[in-house]
Amino acid sequence: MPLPTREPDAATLARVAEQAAAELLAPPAPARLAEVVPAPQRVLPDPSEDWLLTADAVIVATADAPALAVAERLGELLRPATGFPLPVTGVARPAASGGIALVLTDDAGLGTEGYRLVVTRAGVTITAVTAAGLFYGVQTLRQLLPPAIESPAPVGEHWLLPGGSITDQPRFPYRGAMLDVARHFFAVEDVLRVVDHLARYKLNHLHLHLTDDQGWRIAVDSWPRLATVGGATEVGNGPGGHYTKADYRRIVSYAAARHITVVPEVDLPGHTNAALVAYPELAPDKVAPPPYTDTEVGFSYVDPANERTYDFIADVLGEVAALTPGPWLHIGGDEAFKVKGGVYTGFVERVQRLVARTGRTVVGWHQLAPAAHAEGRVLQWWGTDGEDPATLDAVQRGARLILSPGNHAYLDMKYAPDTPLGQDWAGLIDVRRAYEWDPGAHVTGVPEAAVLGVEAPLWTESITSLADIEVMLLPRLPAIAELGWSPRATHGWAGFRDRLAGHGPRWAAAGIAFHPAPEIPWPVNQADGTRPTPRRIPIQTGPNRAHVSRTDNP
Ligand code: TNX
Repeated sequence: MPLPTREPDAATLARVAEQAAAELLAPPAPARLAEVVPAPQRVLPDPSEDWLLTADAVIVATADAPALAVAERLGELLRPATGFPLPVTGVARPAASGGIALVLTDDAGLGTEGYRLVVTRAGVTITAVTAAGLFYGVQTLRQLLPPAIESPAPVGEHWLLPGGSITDQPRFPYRGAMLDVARHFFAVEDVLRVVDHLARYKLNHLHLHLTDDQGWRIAVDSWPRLATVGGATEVGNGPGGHYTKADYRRIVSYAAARHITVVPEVDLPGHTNAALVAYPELAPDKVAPPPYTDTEVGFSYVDPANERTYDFIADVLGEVAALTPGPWLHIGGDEAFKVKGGVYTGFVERVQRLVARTGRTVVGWHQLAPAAHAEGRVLQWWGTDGEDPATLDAVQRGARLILSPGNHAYLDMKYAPDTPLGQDWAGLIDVRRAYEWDPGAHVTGVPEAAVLGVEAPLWTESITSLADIEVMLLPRLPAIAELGWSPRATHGWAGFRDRLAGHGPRWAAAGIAFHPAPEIPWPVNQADGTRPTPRRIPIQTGPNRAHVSRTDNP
């Protein structure tokens, strides 16, 4: 409906807004038990037990702080769209009489991250051994409600939940995504929003690529110029930026409240131009290089022959570890083309010992493979060819793998030749390509038992705004999430494609940008027979964002 030329009155504005919202939300896809992404382990529908969430519903949880925190989160998720009060109370024996019960149990069969969700005419019960399990049950519950549940404002909807039960637990313990905040800096608020996207799909790790040639993004008190000087640049000559320790703690605690562990990466010995600009004493020739804001790789390195380099690394890792409640420190190690052979492996072995001294476990890109094994060591494999004898050898010496195959899981690759953002060195990755591989059998000779899990990296050479991030993540992130969570027996493109289609209206309702991938049968708009065109919703990025958002996006 066109806006009248006169100043519109309040009633007209309200009507226009209502119509726009209805378009965004159309059509009300039937939310069914079997439409959950990632696919649950076991689903038993029982249509005779549908339950209607109404204004008088309550949330009860086991009187235990972490369980109550999940209950509060559930309330926060459901209140905006329903407008219901949904009070939360802790009780000794929660039961679903007229509401939603979150119950901690010691039923070990559910596993540390598993849950059981039961919908009956009396209400919903989610049972788990840990608060993490309850949290994943809550994410499933959210998807059982109509898409309008994602609306930030009250919607008049029939909040019907399908009767039946789901029993679920993940295939792999490590399910992650990476955001490169070095090539382009992203404000804390943007990162928190990415955390929300991970949480929806039951991912439990956020890897932050904090340092690279184009910028150093984390404050280090003992080497302050890293952030103040090394952080002041980014690709394309934007203003860059860095996280203060308070900023970083905010990200860590927001993620922890969503059962997501932050994995900080300090990339060494290469990808260090920004550090060398700040501290030329670390450079092989001790001369400050010019700041670098282009996108080549492999030219910079900290001097492996200089003892000061190891003081620097010990200080940085110590301070980053102090900000990190999680077990992992990622030391990069990729594309250090100028540090070769024994010099490279000697450097890596020394840095692995420095990580161990912080009490953390080392993670690094699979280029670390030739170095000696370190207790618990995890390699992040980003190859494009599963024949990789060096990585296999490292696994045989005790390493475990996080799988991020460049030609399936790299979310900075274009979807199609005309995708305006991203790269194509590892090929084009449409949704099907992101989905069609098996993490348990991808690297030749590496058994599933040596696979810790999967991760979808998003490099940001061409990504400059939150909307860009969302368009590259969605709808491929759910594909990687399903590979990490769902039993292999549930794998199937046709089923995944159809389940995923129901998420378009959810993202639209939430104001999340996404790529309208043509291979997904997005629901048809009942009003005019067209598929809803996901629109680019202008999104506020943080206060220190000076970028003009790219205009050539879909
Ligand atoms: C390779 S993957 C890189 C990154 C780039 C990326 C672009 C890896 C460990 N290194 O430095 O950003 O390709 O796709």
